Amino acid sequence: MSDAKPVRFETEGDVGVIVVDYPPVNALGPGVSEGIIEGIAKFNADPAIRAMVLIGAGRSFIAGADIRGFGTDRKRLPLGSRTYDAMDASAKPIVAAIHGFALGGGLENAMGCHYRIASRAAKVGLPEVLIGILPGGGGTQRLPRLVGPKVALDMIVSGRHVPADEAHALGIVDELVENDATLRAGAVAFARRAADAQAAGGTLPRVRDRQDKLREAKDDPGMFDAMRKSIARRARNQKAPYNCILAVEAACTLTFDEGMKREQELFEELVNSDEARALRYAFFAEREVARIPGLPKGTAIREVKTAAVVGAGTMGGGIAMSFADFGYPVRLMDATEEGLAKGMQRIRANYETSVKRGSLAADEMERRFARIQPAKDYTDIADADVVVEAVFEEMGVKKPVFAKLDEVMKPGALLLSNTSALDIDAIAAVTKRPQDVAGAHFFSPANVMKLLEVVRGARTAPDTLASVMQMGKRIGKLSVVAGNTDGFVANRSRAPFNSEMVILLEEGALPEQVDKVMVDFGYPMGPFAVGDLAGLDIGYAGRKRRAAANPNYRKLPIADRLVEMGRYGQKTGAGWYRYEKGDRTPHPDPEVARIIKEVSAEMGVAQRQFTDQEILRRLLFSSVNEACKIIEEGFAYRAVDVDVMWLHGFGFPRYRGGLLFWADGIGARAVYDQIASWHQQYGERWAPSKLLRDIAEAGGKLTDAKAPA
Ligand code: T1G
Repeated sequence: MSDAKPVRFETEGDVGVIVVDYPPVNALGPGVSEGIIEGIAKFNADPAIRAMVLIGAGRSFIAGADIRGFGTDRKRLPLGSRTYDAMDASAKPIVAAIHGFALGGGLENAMGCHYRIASRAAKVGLPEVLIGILPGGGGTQRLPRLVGPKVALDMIVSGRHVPADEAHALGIVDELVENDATLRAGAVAFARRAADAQAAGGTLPRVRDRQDKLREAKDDPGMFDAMRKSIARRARNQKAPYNCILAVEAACTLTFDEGMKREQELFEELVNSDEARALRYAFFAEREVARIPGLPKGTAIREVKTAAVVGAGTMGGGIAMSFADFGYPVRLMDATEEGLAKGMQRIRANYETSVKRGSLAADEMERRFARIQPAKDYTDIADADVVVEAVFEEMGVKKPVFAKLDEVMKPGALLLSNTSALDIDAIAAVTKRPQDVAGAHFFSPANVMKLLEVVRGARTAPDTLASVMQMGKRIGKLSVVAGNTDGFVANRSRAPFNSEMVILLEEGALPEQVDKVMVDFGYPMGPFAVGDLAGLDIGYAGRKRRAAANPNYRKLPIADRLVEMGRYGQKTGAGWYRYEKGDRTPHPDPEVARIIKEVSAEMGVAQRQFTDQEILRRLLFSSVNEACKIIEEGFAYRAVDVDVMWLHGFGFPRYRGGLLFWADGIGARAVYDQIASWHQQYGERWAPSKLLRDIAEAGGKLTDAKAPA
């Protein structure tokens, strides 16, 4: 931050303006709250001033407390001497003028003001629960007084951002102005009217004095238990959502000041919890991955305004939707007219499902669908700024496509492949412009999953890489760079997990036991149930290909046996589990237990019992080890790149931070010792990563792991 003061004071006639100017998002960093308090005192003491406006400079109002300050020894202002206490004590009206975001402590400051006005594009919210804490600046006490406890519970427990028009309808915002440009003038005029009303005998409307909306809790005292019940599954193993409910409950049962004290107690219980530290780590990790180490300063980004997708299958259609959903015109092409027609129908059906579910308005669906134009042949896509190839996962199919793209696409177009594992350098080699070629590995369903693995080929130019990263962000993805190794970073780090889970069965575990361990850990679904959903035949083909290429490949006979028996999973009514017709619920299948015993006996593997901890660590440590190998080989820049991929590619529970963050909670030494012991017991597949050993011996942290310079 520059050494300029983060808060400045201006006047517009008889209205004082307190401007928070602490880039990039006006977080409540050092000196910001103190500056606001100073401004309120200054303008209250100034007889020429009748009212005040609190406004943010730059792109936003106040985005909340400075999250970087949590977990450090930075002291917070004591209760009773905070900004909203100064606002409550102000003799003159204060109007919050909101543009961009008013989040967390930002909205809490706005609710400390007597009035709030916002520009239509603004969003407000109390997202603290998303970083494992709760609104600790009076938000749990003031919001229920503005909107009632029921809506307050929804906003605080979900952490969602509320658009300005909804905030206005709810009563959070008193007035809307058309756009940011008119916000300040509108706020000054509003402040004058407030001063006039006060001069005419009106009282200043302090949010803390409002009681009427709290009566809702008397009419529906069960709302708190109902909320606890409704979040039980997604909030399991977490404390913050439950403390949020308790704090709102306190607003309805205690006086305002007692409620504020209760809020502080509940906040202090959370702020240094494992859950909060993990969620803060995830928040910053998702921003760190955007930084490409060694990217030359001032690398020009190639703007993407139009897109094209080759291959109208499930992935291609989802990728086309990803562009259309964010306003980009996209041409969709396929090898056959029938394939193209089918692809367009599938896209239409996907959109209609979202409309039926209520997650997409019908008119918005039409706008998005209209952005996807079928392309008859390559000439129809030649002038696109980016083309994503999403044809069959075989080199023999991809190479001719890239040779053709090289021929027709305009100079400077980004030539991307959605391949999930094939060699990007081999694909680039069929073009005369390998510098423009990279991988853009979308995760299925492509229009839903946020992770975009951007694969850097040996000859991918820095500006190509940076442009693809930016393109990903612009279509709502979390772009993370991966090196060109077999399986890139996400799937390669996940591969040992996929083997280890089946090897555990050889030794006596059952699918339902393994799945329960992983669901209790926090995954939405167990890995065997996920396999049945995706289709066991897909993994089978990959294993056959790898076994053919590598005689030492560790085969998985139990998994192969199921597929050879036609048990592909949900699509065949049976896989690791059996399924009743029309029902996706996985049921443990004695037939599978029999097959496991049979194959294990054929393999001569002794059966034994497993603790939950051993199951969990056999799966996750195998991937921790592989992740360290990927980093030490230079195929991932840092630990955060792996952790973000695990959060957004594999559903790793966010409140545990990420795969390597979680392992640090156990300690690199303990992880290494366990892996070294399994190496003795099981052989080469558990050979420890050198980087892991070095970190363990140095007493370091896995989350500090970095690729060699
Ligand atoms: N503290 C510190 N840094 C922050 C920050 C924050 N609250 N919010 C954003 N940044 C940094 C971010 O790391 C990035 O840094 C840059 O700003 C741009 O962010 C007392 C206790 C506001 C919607 O949870 O949701 O208030 O990478 O890339 O996509 O009750 O940032 O450039 O170095 O995300 O336009 C509650 C968190 C805090 C809001 C903007 N507030 N921030 O999104 O930009 S707790 C939040 C966001 C609290 C009180 C409690 C988003 C955004 P760098 P960005 P964006």
